[in-house]
Amino acid sequence: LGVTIHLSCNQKEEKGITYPPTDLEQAALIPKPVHVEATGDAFGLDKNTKLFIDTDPVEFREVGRFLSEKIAAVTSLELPLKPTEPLISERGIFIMKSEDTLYDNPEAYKLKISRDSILLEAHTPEGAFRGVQTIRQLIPNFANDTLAEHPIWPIPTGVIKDKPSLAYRGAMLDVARHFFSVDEVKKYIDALAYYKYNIFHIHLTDDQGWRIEIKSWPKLTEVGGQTEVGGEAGGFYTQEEYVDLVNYAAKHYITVVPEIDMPGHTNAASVAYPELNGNGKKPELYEGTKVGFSTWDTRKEKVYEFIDEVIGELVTMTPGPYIHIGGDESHATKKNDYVYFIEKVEKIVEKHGKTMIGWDEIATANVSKNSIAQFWASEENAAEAVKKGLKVIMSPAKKAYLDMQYDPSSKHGLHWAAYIPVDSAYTWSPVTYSSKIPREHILGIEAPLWSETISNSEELEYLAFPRAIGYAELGWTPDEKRDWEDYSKRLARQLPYLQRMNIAYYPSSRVDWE
Ligand code: TNX
Repeated sequence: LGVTIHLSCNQKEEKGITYPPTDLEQAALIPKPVHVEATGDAFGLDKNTKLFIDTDPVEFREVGRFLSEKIAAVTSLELPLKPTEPLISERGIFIMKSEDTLYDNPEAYKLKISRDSILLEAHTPEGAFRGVQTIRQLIPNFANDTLAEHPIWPIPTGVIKDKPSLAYRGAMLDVARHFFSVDEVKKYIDALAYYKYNIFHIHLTDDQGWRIEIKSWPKLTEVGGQTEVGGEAGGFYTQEEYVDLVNYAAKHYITVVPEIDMPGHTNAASVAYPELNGNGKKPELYEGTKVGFSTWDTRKEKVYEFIDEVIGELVTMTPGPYIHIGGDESHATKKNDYVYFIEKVEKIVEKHGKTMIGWDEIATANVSKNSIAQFWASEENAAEAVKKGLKVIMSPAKKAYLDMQYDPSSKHGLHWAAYIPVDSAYTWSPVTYSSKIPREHILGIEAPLWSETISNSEELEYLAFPRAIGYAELGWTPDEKRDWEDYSKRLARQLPYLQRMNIAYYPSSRVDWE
């Protein structure tokens, strides 16, 4: 038995159209929402649907505009944007501010879909934006136009109440080993936003390149940005381009976390300004993929003046609360010098009003509990971070590294930590991964994509997709609601989206792509 849906254009006529049954509980939503209740009917999205948006706060309107642009891209429907008052009784899609704080979670939203309306409620624009992604995922890829005089996109009815289980859900891109253009980064951000990521960590500097313009130290990019792994021309972002990226991410309610990796991974900067160098060798531009050979001279005051100015400029362009200072694999720095360095740099970051994030090694220093450790390899370091009261971001290389090959035949990637097939990437939990990192200390999950073996969007997408889609669900959906069998079916149904977005995903044979 089908359901009857009424065309929004024909509301005065009693004429209805019969569709196959719809089931909100069977929708291919990723991440899977916390609560879904299906009512077995359909809302007909068509050329007469209007979009009603609360005008206070003003950001709601931008979120509405975003939805209307995305609906136009899929359906060619140009939905007019209207204020909610006083038209509340009309049919259409409504985005409204809820006075209720919805689980006290700024990203929470509620969706009520009936035959006549789609009502999205959120307490914050951020919550509304996450809910908009759910609406986008519910729009079928093709109109059911064999049954009506004009195309209609039937959307299943029911109620969704949703919020993320982890506050920090990030993806990292290494633009230092190989440089990625602003447009390539934006394309990645588009897909991350669709799956409700809220953090984009950009690894801006490393031995092979310095990718962010610093006006008080111009040679960093002029000299340090010239090359990349393999010896191709590198590149860098001007401050204007970086700000453009930050704004683009912000429009998607994604916070940019910039990383200046130090005191190791600093060869490119030391080539530009040899007075920073601490390993006694005359530095030259490096185009290989070794790690752990560079360091700054951590006992030189000049080095901290430099860092203060670099972070000072970065902070003026970075509205988000975090500055990532790297701190990993400083094998050429003596232990005491490393500890001294991290403590000094933490003070500089705090002085600029930001929270410091560093790779798990920073826990070996006497860092403050306000800083954040990113666990990637050493559970011992992570345990030390927990002991010192720090929050931890979960990026275990064996599970969450997007640069690990799927299997030995993978075209790109490394395998020093593991091979990570699509199911293995999904079947773990950031909150129970390590008995040494209790849940209360876990801020979130991040999937780093190191770029030794990739240099363009196509190669990036081969490694990131589909695994990054699974990490989105690991960060959002509570453990007890996750299951590989169920997830892999929803993943297979992402294909039309991936194709439409021209994403060169890896078609793993462990997923039944239909
Ligand atoms: C380890 S992960 C690194 C990176 C490499 C990566 C390659 C981390 C904090 N450091 O410098 O790019 O392995 O997988």
